[in-house]
Amino acid sequence: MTILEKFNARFGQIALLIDPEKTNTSLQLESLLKKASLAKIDYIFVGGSTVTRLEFEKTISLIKQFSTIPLVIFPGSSNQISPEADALLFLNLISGRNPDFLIGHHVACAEEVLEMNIEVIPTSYILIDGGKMTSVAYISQTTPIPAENTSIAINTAIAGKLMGHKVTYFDAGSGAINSVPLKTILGVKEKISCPIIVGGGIKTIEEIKKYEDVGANVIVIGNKIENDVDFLLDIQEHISNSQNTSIKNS
Ligand code: 1GP
Repeated sequence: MTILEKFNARFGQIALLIDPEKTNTSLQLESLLKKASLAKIDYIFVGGSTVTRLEFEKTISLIKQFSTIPLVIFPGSSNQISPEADALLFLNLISGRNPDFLIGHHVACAEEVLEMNIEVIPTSYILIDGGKMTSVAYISQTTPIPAENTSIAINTAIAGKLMGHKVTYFDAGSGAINSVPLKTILGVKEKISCPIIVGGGIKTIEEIKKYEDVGANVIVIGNKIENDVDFLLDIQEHISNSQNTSIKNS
């Protein structure tokens, strides 16, 4: 099964986001990935706004050494690519109007990506205001869509789909105060069929359940686990409860 097929397979899948700038030692990664495997996390996403190529490559190799969880690159720039990953989200930052993040980085790494034997997933990347300035908005020099303006977010997602993107990623940015409004996800689901990834500021199992209920395929958690690794135990319990419910219902 490809990663895109796996995204499509069900709602409420969990991705653990690892930022190589913050988590990159063998000791840190080994213990984190052991817990992530026990929790049955669906994906490891790797990327960050200001990661060097060296940090990135070292982190990817260590993750592959310690875990078999599908590894998906969520790149902050053209130097965050690796043939060791299972897939690359080829992000178009379509909430912004900065040509570097619409086509510039893509051209810079195009030939190298083509030569890698890696699944490339064209992705609409849409920033939603999460109540504070985030690194991704600052580094990309783009303005996120105001959270209350659902129709702009929906139209942006539709435009991305029409441009041929296979996935829509709504991000309130790492460490956001407010996560992406549920009505944005609901609104998009009404208009187009496209797997949805959501992230930024998600800190509780209740939020995870709500995103699953409105049809988000993948829910990305970064900061919360960085600050409190035991949150993986809560996720483990949540995943095992969901699995038991689906067995009972089948
Ligand atoms: C940010 O979607 C991710 O790009 C995850 O955000 O670190 O706030 O969980 P958090």
